[in-house]
Amino acid sequence: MTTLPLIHSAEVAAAKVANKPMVALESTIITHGMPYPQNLEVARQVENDIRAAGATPATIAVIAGVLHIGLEDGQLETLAQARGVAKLSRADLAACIATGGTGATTVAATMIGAHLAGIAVFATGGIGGVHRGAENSFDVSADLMELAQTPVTVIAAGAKAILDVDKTLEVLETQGVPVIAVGQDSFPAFWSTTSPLKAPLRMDDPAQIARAHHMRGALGLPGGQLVANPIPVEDEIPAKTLAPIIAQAQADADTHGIRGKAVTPYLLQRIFELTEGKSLTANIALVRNNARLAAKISSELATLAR
Ligand code: PSU
Ligand code: MN
Repeated sequence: MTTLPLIHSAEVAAAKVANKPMVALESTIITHGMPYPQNLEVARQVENDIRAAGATPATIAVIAGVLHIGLEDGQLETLAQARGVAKLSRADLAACIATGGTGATTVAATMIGAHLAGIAVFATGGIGGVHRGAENSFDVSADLMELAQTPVTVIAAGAKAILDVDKTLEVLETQGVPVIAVGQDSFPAFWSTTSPLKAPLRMDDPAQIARAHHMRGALGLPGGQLVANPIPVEDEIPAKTLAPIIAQAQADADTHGIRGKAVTPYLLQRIFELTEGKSLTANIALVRNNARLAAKISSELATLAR
């Protein structure tokens, strides 16, 4: 039997011993979602937001064949500056570890790492979903199937309008994933607070979300929950402003034949350029907002577990 090479950061190891609330964070948002040096600043800020809210952050990544649950600051810095880091989803995680590789974890792979480490709550920006034109490309993110099978509650700002949001919600329903909007009925649209779509569920109290997580376990149901936390109105970019920009970015992706794993990072980068950086400012605000809510949910979950 081979054992899994897994290392906890000092902070996470201490939190586990003390049974303190923890919040997992992904690393693909650092390596493929934002440019340096903003990615490093945001990664640190988000960790500090979680600490300030009374929980312990655990950024997850694979470094030289070791699955890290929580990164030391130097590791965070190295990852944020690294080029050509692999983007790891469920399909790639074992191979990367086995071959001694370095890779950033997507939502799917971060959920797997979090669950292994006993962390039930995970904050990110946006999840992967069903891409526009999926009826031809079959491009459906593994994040959706991960939510159906791994018991981690993921806090995101809804799904980006670069995706087909209707189809994304349909797949989540088919897969039995609870989609819970916070503070409003509408399913948020990442950079925009609301969308024309109603979220299937709404819960405004973090304690309710924690209880619902707990109850799925009590029912013996696999899988997690998607918590859709809207970007604060003062930070949003109106959907009307974004629509032509997203269409342009999608058209550019098609023209350049961008496929597979490269699609999401390409679209994010193109939208960053086309909005002259405004998409990044909004992205930062919503990730921090999600981190704060995740810390509250994790704290509530810790009281239920006692
Ligand atoms: N959405 C974002 N920022 C991101 C991603 C999604 O707003 O950085 C990343 C996440 O890591 C997500 C992944 O899990 O992209 C989805 O990639 P794909 O569509 O290839 O499954
Ligand atoms: Mn894809």
